[in-house]
Amino acid sequence: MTDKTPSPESDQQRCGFVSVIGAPNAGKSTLMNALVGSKVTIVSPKVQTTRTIVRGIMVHDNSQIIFVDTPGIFKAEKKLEKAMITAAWEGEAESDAVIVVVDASRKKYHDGTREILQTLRDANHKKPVILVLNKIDAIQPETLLALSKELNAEYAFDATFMISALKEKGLDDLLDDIANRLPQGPFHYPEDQMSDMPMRLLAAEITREKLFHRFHQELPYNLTVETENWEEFDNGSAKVDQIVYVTKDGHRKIILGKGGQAIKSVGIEARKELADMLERDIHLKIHVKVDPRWIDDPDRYRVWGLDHNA
Ligand SMILES: Nc1nc2c(ncn2[C@@H]2O[C@H](COP(=O)(O)OP(=O)(O)OP(=O)(O)O)[C@@H](O)[C@H]2O)c(=O)[nH]1
Ligand SMILES: [Mg+2]
Repeated sequence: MTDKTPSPESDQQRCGFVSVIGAPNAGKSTLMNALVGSKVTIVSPKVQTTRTIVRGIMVHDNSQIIFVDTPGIFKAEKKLEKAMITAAWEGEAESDAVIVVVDASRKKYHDGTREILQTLRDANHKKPVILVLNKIDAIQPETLLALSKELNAEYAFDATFMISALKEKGLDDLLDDIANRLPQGPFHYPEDQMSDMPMRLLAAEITREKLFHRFHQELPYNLTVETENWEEFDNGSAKVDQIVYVTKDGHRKIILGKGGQAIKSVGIEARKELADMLERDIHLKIHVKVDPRWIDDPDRYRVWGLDHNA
């Protein structure tokens, strides 16, 4: 027998859900994409990009890890925000282990982080909770150690990792650690599956990401994207119709841009990304519709699996 022969124990398959929680903009979605090795959830420089739980699946050694990306946690006021935070905690509740992501490049950690640690303390659960200090590419090492000490004094984390999700630094050690903490059991998904998001939702999310990148202030928070129609053709291509719902005509005008140029370039970017992802031709048509009630319409919440009464 050589040293390389796995012991019967390490031969056992493991499988489990690992929620990725944290304050808005901490880098949770960037981290999940980097760990899964593919873009499965959207990312933007703005807070509150992720609106519902998004699963990203990967196999590491003998473990299938199902990461659960969640909306950033903060003190919610609006209905949609409350539904997002409820979804985030549901993602946490369904997981076997928890990663708390903190943006270490901020001078002070976000109030959302404090709220999360308080809720985890109150829950007093037995599952592993791992602290991930992210964005170490953007800070001085001295401040990092002080932050790690401070957070570990606030919560008894099972492990702490210092990483850069963006530069993909420190991810291997984190993966090894998580994989070993998962319960033994068979894989839940086929080995090559990376996402369980329906194509219509994925397509809508890609367009929403482009809109989040392009438009600013309150506009991104007052829009939503839905895939209305998806038509498949024999030659493998698909025609996709989407609606961007906005609350005011002024926002509709901004999104359309002069002569429809703004929405056109959003459409080009979204179409390209979707076509690359699905490896097929996509014809994407985006309509912009004013509906001041969308933000309170249960149908809009249902497509993301959000609880309208949260
Ligand atoms: N410098 C640096 N920036 C990062 C890193 N990780 C993420 N970012 C940036 O941080 C911003 C937010 O990233 P997201 O992954 O969307 O953050 P999130 O926590 O998912 O945000 P919400 O979904 O809004 O809660 C983006 O501009 C990322 O490029 C990192 O390791 N270093
Ligand atoms: Mg996110």
